[in-house]
Amino acid sequence: MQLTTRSDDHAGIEVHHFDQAVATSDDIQLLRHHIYTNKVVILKAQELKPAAFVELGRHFGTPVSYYEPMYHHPENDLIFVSSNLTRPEGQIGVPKTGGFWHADYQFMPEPFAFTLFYPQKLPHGTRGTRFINMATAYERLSPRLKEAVGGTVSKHSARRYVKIRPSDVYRPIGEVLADIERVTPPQTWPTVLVHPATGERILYISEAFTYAIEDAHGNALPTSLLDDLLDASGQLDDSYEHPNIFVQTYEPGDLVLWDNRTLIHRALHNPTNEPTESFRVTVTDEHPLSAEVAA
Ligand code: 7UC
Ligand code: FE
Repeated sequence: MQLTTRSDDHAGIEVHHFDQAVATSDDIQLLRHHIYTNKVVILKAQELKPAAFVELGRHFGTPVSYYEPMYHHPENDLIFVSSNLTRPEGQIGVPKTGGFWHADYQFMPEPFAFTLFYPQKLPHGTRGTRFINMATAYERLSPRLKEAVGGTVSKHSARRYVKIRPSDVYRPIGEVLADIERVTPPQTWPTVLVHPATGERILYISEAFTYAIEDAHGNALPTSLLDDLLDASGQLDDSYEHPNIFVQTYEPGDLVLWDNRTLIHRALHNPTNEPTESFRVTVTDEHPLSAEVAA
């Protein structure tokens, strides 16, 4: 295993010659440390069958099956499939997932610690992931916004981005919406997390899932506060030139792991409908989402 810190403005650590079949627990501990501190770790030249990919996830934490079965890999429900491939046997997974700023499972009772993302088929054009480091975003907030978020909590729901299932066609939309509220009720998290491994303060909001901010007594704060935070962190910038945004593109064999507490992300899909497919395994770790409620 050989680690290189990227020298350009890309975040992250590149890892060559990683072979999970022979990796020691020290290797894994070192990689976990780099995910927590450098946020993105790219394992190069990986050739893993679905079961081995899930095994890799188990080295880093506890893999969690996505709550909605239409995303599952037909051989292994711990793999989430994003795919627009046409197969004789039909669709597997869901096309063009995650094209909006979010953290995986931010709307669930136990958001993931790490996301492992493993493209299987890349288009000729760009396929990548855009990221924002929300610890950096927090640091860069104006004193006014830092003060305004202190002691507040935020509410998160998947409702705006839940995909219509084939089995929901012809169902009344009101019933479908009621199901979403029942299956994925909103979650409340501190607006500023404290990273349990690094102690960093993280602005824990996303354009896709966060819909309200409340003070410590449960009173709603003006929607302009959420808008200002989304704007300041770079999530409303349609040109993607905001200094907080960085992009990770993929080469065949790349397997990327990231810190899903600190980073929000959005898929950069190729605008053409060229065939593209990627697998994802998401894991929890032994820590709570936040070490403490930041004052
Ligand atoms: O279809 C998708 O883009 C999935 C998204 C709503 N959730 C991903 C996650 O893990 O939170
Ligand atoms: Fe995602």
